[in-house]
Parts: sequence; C-alpha cells; structure tokens
Amino acid sequence: MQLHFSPGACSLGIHVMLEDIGAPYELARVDFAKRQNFGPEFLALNPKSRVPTLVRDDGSVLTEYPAIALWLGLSRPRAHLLPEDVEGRVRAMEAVEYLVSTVHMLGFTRIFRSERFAARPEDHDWAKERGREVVRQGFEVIAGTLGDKDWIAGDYSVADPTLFYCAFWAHKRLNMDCPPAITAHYRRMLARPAVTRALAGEGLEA
Ligand SMILES: N[C@@H](CCC(=O)N[C@@H](CS)C(=O)NCC(=O)O)C(=O)O
Repeated sequence: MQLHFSPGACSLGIHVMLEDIGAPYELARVDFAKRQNFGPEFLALNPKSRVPTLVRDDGSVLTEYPAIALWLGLSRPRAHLLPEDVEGRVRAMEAVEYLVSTVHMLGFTRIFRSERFAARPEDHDWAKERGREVVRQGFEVIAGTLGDKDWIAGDYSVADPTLFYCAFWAHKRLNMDCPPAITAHYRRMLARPAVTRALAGEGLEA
C-alpha cells in the first residue's frame, strides 16, 4: 500500500491506522505549498486533489477518508479497527462521518481555508469564528459519545485516530480549549506507539 499524505493533514488519521495494522506500506508526500495535489501526476491518481489517497496492493486507488477507514477496518480484521458487532461498527462509522464531514470540513476548513467560505478578506474572521463554533459544538457532541469510556465505540476503532487528527489540530495548531474528555482522549492517543510512529513518519512533534 502507498499512502499519499501531507504532513499533519487529515491523512494523519489514516497513517495511524496503517501503523495500527502493521502491514508494510509506503508514504508518498504531497506538497500542498507546491500545489502538487493539482499537478498532473497526482490528478491522475485522484482527480479530487485531496489526501488521504491510498494506492492498494493491487494498484487500485481508494479516496475519501471514511471509505478508506472502512476498507482498512474490514479488510484487516486481525487489527480490530472495527467492533465485531453491527451496532458497534455503525456507531464507529457514525463518529468517523461526523468528524470528517462536519467537524473537519465545516469547522476546521473554515478556520484554515477561510477564503473558500468568504470571498472578501474582511469576512475571513467571521468565517474563522463560525468554524470555531462548529468545532466546539462537534467536540461537545463527541465528548458526550465518549462519556467516561476510553474509546469512542467502546473498543478502540477507526473512530479514534479520526478524533485524534481533529484534536491534534485543535491542540497543536489552534491552541483551543477542548472539553476534558477530548483532551484526555488526545493524551491516550499520544501514548500509543502507533501514534508516535505516525507523527515521527510525518516529521511532527507530539
Ligand atoms: N472528502 C475528503 C476530504 C479530504 C480533504 O479535504 N483533505 C485535505 C487535507 S486535510 C486536502 O487534501 N486538502 C487539499 C486542498 O484542499 O487543496 C475525504 O474525506 O478524504
């Protein structure tokens, strides 16, 4: 497998899952500053210009974070990245979907890429504040799901590295105050060797 990633992007969550699985994989860095994700080589792989992009061992390409997470969980059952039961599986994917499509795409993206949400520079602060509201609300929802559990779906699952990349952005990039359950989950993730290896592999500090 080959993971196309950008350091510290949402691909970090998939990177952690690959480390959890422990099967061989390669990393292919996509340099956003050089707009490599809009270059012909990358577009031939993923016309959506996005990471994570996963090239599987048969050469086929899988895109969209939730689909990649689901495929990794289903195709590597021995890694236990999805709960055994149907209810546990859909709950794990419910959290993945919410974190990626709402907390990330409608929250963090408003903060990091305000120009995509407000054309006029004078409106960028408004877009960023709205993004922070979405993230705050999203973290409250996920903190409620966590309750006093260690992991979102009961056992550790693909939902946890997904919350991790969001919490990494909140703690390391934005210095945001997060609900205690989110910060405790973030610390639990940082204590996992797979997370240490993924961060090191991207040249990031915990
Ligand atoms: N819907 C995609 C979104 C992924 C996404 O937005 N990735 C960001 C990095 S966190 C990206 O590739 N951004 C490049 C860009 O916006 O130009 C997914 O679920 O994988």
